[in-house]
Amino acid sequence: STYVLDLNDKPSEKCGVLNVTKITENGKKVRKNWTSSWTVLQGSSLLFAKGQGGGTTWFGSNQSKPEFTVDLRGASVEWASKEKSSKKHVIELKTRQGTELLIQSEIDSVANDWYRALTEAINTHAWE
Ligand code: I3S
Repeated sequence: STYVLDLNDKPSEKCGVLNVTKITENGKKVRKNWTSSWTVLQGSSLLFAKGQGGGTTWFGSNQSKPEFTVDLRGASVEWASKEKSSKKHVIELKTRQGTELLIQSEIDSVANDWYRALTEAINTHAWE
């Protein structure tokens, strides 16, 4: 197989629609609430806005702020175990602040791209 390196692909700036839920907040377990969310990776920040119509407008139009922002500095990602979720392609993201999120896409390649981009962003900003 051939791997083609795309020089225009900047993993530190990426956006798309993902399914997201918090599972832990400030070290405390919270109830899952899966929502479709417009997700933006920008440097060491991961931003979530509500999905479903208009999800893409907030960023360009500056009309509404992200619903939730995650600081990736000192965070970690791994593929979630089956105990964490019955869904496929689930990424588990743990922040230094003690928030744990599950991030999922039904599309294998989409989940893989986000896994790679998040890992790269975390590595890039690890020592800030
Ligand atoms: O880890 P859990 O509790 O099995 O997570 C499931 C629940 O959150 C469920 O909602 P209820 O609070 O009504 O039971 C969700 O509908 C499921 O999607 C959650 O599990 P998955 O395996 O999809 O992450």
